[in-house]
Amino acid sequence: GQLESHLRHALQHEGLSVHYQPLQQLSSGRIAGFEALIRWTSSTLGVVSPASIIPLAEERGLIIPLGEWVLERSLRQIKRWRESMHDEVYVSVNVSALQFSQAGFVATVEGMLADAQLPGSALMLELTESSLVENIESSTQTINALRNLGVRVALDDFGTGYSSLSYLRQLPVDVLKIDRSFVQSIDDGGKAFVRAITTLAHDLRLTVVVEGIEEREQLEMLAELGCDLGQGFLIGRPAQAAEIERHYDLPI
Ligand code: G
Ligand code: G
Ligand code: NA
Ligand code: MN
Repeated sequence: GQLESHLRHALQHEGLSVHYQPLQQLSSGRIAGFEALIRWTSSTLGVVSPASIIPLAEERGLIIPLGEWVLERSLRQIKRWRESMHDEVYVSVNVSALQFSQAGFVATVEGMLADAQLPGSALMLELTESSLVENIESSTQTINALRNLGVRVALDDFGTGYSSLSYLRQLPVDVLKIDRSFVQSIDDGGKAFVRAITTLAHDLRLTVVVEGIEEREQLEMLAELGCDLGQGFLIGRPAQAAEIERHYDLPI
């Protein structure tokens, strides 16, 4: 329909954009990386949220070109920021289940890193549990192949849906992103969960990212609990690259 043809057009004519949200090391305040988040402001439809873009793109066979566009764009951006900000900063890109399970996904990532002249450590990929557990064995192989490139893999929205600790044991991920619902309920039982998940994750040698930090008190409590990285409106809202550059006073 309409929405689909508009999306195709946007994809072909640079009508989409990528916003970046900082991931901050809680112990030092240092910016470790940025999550890339797709944005689309259509001249006819107005702002279309990713929650509609992604399912539509999946349904209409556009998720592969869309996902590749986001990856390419994000890598080009982080290449610049590794020069102007610091040389270990990375970009974290969301990957849909369909994109991840494509044969050739790892080769595509490898090729894009080479084209951008970046090491794998410049990239983190965010996947949800539900997209990985459908076929644990092939997911595990793909994750291992990505990690062999130096690419980090994060389990996004951890603690929502039908998460199971047995999946955590099986999936060789590097990073756990604790869903923002735990922060929102931190004064109301959420703290015990964050503490337990963090202890478990650290025993498994995983890095813990907490999403959805909106208040100073939350940030302090999470730092005390030993969570590694934080993300949320308090630290920084998703913003255009130019805005990030102004905010961190980067040379352009
Ligand atoms: O950007 P927002 O802040 O509204 O994100 C909504 C959802 O869309 C999140 O679950 C996020 O992971 C997802 N999302 C945002 N950008 C991308 C993208 O480039 N690819 C995929 N697959 N999902 C994305
Ligand atoms: O599913 P995923 O974790 O990728 O979703 C990222 C989404 O979370 C984006 O839509 C982003 O705008 C949103 N987000 C980022 N920080 C915060 C925050 O501090 N509070 C809330 N409510 N949403 C946030
Ligand atoms: Na994400
Ligand atoms: Mn998330």
